[in-house]
Amino acid sequence: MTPQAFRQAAELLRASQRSLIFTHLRPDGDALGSSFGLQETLRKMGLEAEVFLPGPLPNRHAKLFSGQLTAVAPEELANFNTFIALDCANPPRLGKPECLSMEELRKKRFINIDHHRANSLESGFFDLVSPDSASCCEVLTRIFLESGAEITPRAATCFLAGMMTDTGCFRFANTGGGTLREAAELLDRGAELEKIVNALFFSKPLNQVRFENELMNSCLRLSAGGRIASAFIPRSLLDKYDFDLREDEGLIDLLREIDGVVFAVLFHRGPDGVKVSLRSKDHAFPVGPLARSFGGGGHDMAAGATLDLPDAEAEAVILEKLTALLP
Ligand SMILES: [Mn+2]
Repeated sequence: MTPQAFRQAAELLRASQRSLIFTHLRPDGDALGSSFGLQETLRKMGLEAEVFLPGPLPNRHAKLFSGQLTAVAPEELANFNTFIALDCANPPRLGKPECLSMEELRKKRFINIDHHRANSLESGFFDLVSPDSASCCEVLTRIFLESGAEITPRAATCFLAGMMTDTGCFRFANTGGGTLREAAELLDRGAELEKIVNALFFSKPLNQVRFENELMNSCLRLSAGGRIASAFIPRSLLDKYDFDLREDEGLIDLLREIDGVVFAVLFHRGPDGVKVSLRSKDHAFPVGPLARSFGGGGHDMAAGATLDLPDAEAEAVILEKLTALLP
């Protein structure tokens, strides 16, 4: 990605009079940080910008972000002249208003900004996909730093929250020198680090702590000589602790942090099949290709897919494929 691409993005954003911003379904800290940080920055430029989310904000994010639309009627679409997708890798994952089809969207002034290598939104107007960036918030921060736009303390907090989400508080291997330099710039602009850390990392409801303990005690499975840690999350356990998987981004880290583990895998049954989350701790063994071979997506070290198979079969095939990757 050349500095010019970032400056071009800045120019296009600056020329967006009335933007509707959206992101991927089940939005995480990066998706929300990008959306609300961009909204704030565009508004500071005197432009109109709204964030659309198909549902309410997840609880853990409600303390950091607020103020989105959850419905847009077809006739209201005409109020916007620019549509911006953030942090979303492919059309099925896009949390856009239902009344707006992908075909219609591609006919509009549609800007796609992301950091997923395999981004396939193909806006037809402008795509900025920067796979070297650890988060979409990093891409946006770079855009606004390159172009000298004002980043308010509120926008800085949003962008830093996204960076910290996708780098696991700067612990994951995707943390680059550029990530930390940008984070420093955001802190200098008033980003509230403590607020982010408390909301996203030092904060768990009691039912979640109890759920995680039982999951680790009852469902943890080690295979390939302890190099694969996996767990199939039973519906009954979610019900027992009234735990909503959408509330947790860090669950898989409980498996990843076990000594000797190369692959961490979480399974649970969703509406379309068995959802698989994959993490690798070793760059020699990326999980992105495996996820994509099942129609999923993600990054080298963090990816996911949905398998239309019975529970036990989905678990067996994934564990078998992962085992085959290891020497
Ligand atoms: Mn992201």
